Amino acid sequence: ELQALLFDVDGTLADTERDGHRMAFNAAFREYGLDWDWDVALYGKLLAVTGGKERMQYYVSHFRTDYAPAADFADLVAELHRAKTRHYTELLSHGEIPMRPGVKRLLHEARSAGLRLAIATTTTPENVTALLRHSLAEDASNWFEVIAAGDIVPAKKPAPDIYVWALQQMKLSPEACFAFEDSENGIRSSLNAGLKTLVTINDYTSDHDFSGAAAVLSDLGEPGHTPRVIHGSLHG
Ligand code: XBP
Ligand code: MG
Repeated sequence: ELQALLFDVDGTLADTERDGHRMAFNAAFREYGLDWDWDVALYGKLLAVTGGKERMQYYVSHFRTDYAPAADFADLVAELHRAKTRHYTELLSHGEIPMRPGVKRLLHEARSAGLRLAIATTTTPENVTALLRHSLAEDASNWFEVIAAGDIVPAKKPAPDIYVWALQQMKLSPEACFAFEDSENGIRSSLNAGLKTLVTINDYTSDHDFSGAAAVLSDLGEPGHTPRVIHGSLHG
């Protein structure tokens, strides 16, 4: 019997990457006088690595061989990431990034049906609470029994650890749950945690490999707007 729904955040609840995280990274780079600028296409490649600090490390090692990192580079990355989080949460505070179609409706319906809700994401905890508060509802953080986020587990997606951690907190077995994801790293994580997973794609993930998904849809749909079925079935 279905007892809980577990949600990814970035790309699943809202399209946060291109006009949110990416812009916040660039603002942090400018603030620190770095000539780093991540355009939309480059950012798509960098999304291969989850976690903002890990993504910056990956950028320097794979795309900026001209840049010689100092011995304390990890400290600079941590500092840049704090600045990035400040820029990102500031951007969210203006309510500029809406929930994706069907998300709010599904959350309301799930709550009315007595389903338990949780979040399992790679992003920083304060980013999650800011998005929920400004784009969903003032008290939306309280709708979720567990918000598993960021460095709470060292191995980020595609490792299953963040979903396993959330399930442990809720004392639930994966068979009683359903996960919602948007990316290949995300679904590798949820499937390896034993969770049935529904995928809603976006511009950055439409060419990803979603084998193993219960279904792959354009979005969660709204009254008068039926989602496109990319793979699988809406029924059964
Ligand atoms: C999200 C991420 C995060 C965000 C940036 O992946 O990989 O790193 O891009 O947030 P998922 P931070 O949707 O699979 O959870 O800079 O806070 O890491
Ligand atoms: Mg995601």
